[in-house]
Amino acid sequence: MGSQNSAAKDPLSTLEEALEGGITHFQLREKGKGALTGTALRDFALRCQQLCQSYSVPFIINDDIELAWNIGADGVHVGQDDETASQVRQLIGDNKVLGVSVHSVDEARLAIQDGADYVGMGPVFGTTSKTDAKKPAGVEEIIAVKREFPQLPIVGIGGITPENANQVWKAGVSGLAVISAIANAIDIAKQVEAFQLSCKEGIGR
Ligand code: TZP
Ligand code: MG
Repeated sequence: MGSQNSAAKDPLSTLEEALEGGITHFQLREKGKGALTGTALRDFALRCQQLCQSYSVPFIINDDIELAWNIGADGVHVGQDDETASQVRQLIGDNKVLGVSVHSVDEARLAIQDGADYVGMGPVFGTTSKTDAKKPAGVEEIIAVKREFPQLPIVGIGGITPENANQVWKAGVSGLAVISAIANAIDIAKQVEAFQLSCKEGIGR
């Protein structure tokens, strides 16, 4: 999430409650209306990074490779319209996490060749958090990518809630990326726990 996704609550409190609930990774995705820029973004990123470090949770930055590099983030995530994954891998070296958004087996193959550690796939369901999101793709492509590349960690994204997460787990994902269902929850830590439970119910771990 980004600061703009936590309208009702201080975004740093939202992050801390999510960490408390047990999120395993955090990706800073500062975009769209009201997004922080410049030093305000850097300061916010540093505070998010500190919080993540205190919970030993990897801190990943979406798109902004320069910011990620400058503050020593644990990794970066890029989409198909950003710098190519191979360029990013060259820039960040082998010791940082590289995530790439893909929508097909071919894009997944290229992401692997380019050095991606994991791929993000979505939107699985309808979402209001991404203004330029493609139409909901369901889980079919996730299943196809998992079949072709069983070792590749896939993260499902887009409109995922504890109620609909089951089918995403069953498609073969290693994780779920969630903005609104967590950031807008009244009890954020409890909502994260509900997602963990969805994994146990979906695939028994
Ligand atoms: N990419 C595909 S959907 C999406 C991104 C970044 C937004 C996910 O947000 P939400 O609120 O969990 O649907
Ligand atoms: Mg991007």
